[in-house]
Amino acid sequence: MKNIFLKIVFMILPVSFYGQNITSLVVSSAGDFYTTTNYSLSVTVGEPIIETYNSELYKLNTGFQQGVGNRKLNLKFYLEGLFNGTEMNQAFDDAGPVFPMGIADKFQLTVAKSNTPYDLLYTDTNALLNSNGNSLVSLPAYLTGNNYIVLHHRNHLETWSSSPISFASDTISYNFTTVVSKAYGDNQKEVAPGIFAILVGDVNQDGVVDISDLVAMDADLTNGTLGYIVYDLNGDGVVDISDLVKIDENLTNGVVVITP
Ligand SMILES: [Ca+2]
Ligand SMILES: [Ca+2]
Repeated sequence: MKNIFLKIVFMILPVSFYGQNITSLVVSSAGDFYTTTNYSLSVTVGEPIIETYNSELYKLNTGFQQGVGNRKLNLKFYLEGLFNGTEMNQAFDDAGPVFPMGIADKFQLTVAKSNTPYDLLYTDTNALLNSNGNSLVSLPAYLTGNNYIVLHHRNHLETWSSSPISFASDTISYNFTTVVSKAYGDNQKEVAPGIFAILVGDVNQDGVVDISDLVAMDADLTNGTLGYIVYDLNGDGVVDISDLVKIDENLTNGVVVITP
């Protein structure tokens, strides 16, 4: 019985283990797929036939599973709320920085098709953004062709790249910060001379910065609530008048998400 168990263990040893959110991989009938908050683990008994099929937008692998990480996106953008004049502050909770040194906050990276209805092809809900605006995101190899990059952050306005960008290379680069028009609809703000950031204040994530965001903030503003919470727009670990200052201009302008 023990030997049979060991054989089964060795049969499922070809595993993949990733530290980021990934989509469900190819899993044979003899395999399985598990997720926790931070990790995904998939196991399978390898299939003997491996083929790769390509179309304009998709790459399909059969046989042995193939995971995220074959392609890298070098991304740069700034969050208006955390921007301090030269770079971004680290987001705090009541005990200090929430993320390791050099990381400002996390965000959601989405890749969307270039044509209507702009289907979402891939999402990483736990991408990390460095204080200097850089982020290196692993992407699956099946993303090919030209696609939009879409940014979501817990208290900023959803922002799209100005146009679809090529995913033909294994290394893809896109920098939102250099020109306002790097965001679709010029939906950014100049936060320092020649430096542009995505817009702060959509705390309820409904695609507009308006009075409802202020209403949502009100109780924590009154209480001066401490913590890593969406109403702390400047990321200093407390909800107070400085966060009102941050939202004020975008509230007045009634900024809204602009998409293709
Ligand atoms: Ca809103
Ligand atoms: Ca604050």
